Amino acid sequence: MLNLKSYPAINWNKVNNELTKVFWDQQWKQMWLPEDVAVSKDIKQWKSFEYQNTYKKVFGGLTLLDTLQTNIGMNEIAKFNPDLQEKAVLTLFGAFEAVHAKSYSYIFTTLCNNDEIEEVFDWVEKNEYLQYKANRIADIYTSIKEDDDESLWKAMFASVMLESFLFYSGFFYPLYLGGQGTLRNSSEVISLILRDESIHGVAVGYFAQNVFNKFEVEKQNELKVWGYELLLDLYQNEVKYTDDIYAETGLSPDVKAYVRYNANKALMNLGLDTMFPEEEINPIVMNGIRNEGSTFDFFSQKGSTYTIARVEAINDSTFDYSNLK
Ligand code: MN3
Ligand code: MN3
Repeated sequence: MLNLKSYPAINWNKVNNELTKVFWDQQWKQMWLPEDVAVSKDIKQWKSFEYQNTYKKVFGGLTLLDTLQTNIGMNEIAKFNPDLQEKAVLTLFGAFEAVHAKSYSYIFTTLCNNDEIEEVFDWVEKNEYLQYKANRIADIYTSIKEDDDESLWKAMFASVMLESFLFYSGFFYPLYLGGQGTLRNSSEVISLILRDESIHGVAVGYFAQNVFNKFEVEKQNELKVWGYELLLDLYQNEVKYTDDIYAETGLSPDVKAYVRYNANKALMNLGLDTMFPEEEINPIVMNGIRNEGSTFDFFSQKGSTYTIARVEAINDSTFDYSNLK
């Protein structure tokens, strides 16, 4: 064994943390592919839809964030996380990020022509608010150092900001429309993505908490200040992004309230105190996923376009840590 590094093999017989396996199992149980959703049923409504421009930008922005999360986010965090089982879970999440990123293209292909699609992808590269958030998050992802818990925690924090907070300015619109019976099949794709993001936010937030708990109190306080400052900076940018893309719809105030609500959720995933006061969220958006009799009802296999193996619905008790040690 002279001069050889000793590589350990992953051993799932000795699970370091039961929750890691729960995350793994849950992600596989809710496996899905966008092509199984009949988005073409939206074409008729799309042709006369008033705010196509906003809708296309929303999906363009989401595509960029999921591209980032596939190519940099999950990869980098998996690479530097020393726990082999957590690495496996993060790699699995990364595969689903690639599915998410591809699913928006599937919607574009179904609803738009090539010129329109080109235009959206050009817009993505030029929109300064969108590129600002991509840059802020990617910079943190690419700054992780070997055997360094601080930079690893910061990357996990950034990942939860992206997945539990920044995506929601975009998710709002398809959920809002779908909840009223408009472009319902496209919004069903978003509901499936959202279902994955719920696990990712909770899982990465939990992994982050385990890293955070290893720090001295003084370091914890320093990192908290860093985290809240980052969140505020991202929020201010998100407000401008929201005003920019939702201008023609008049929905900006509702979107911003939903963004603040999800920023609080992101902080809760990380085990930190919430930052924004509680406020009422547009009930159409809040009810979107649970809407009885709509295509959103995957869990009972009643969905009109999509059937998958029975999966337990995610709710507040799904990831109740107190049941597990
Ligand atoms: Mn995703
Ligand atoms: Mn994700």
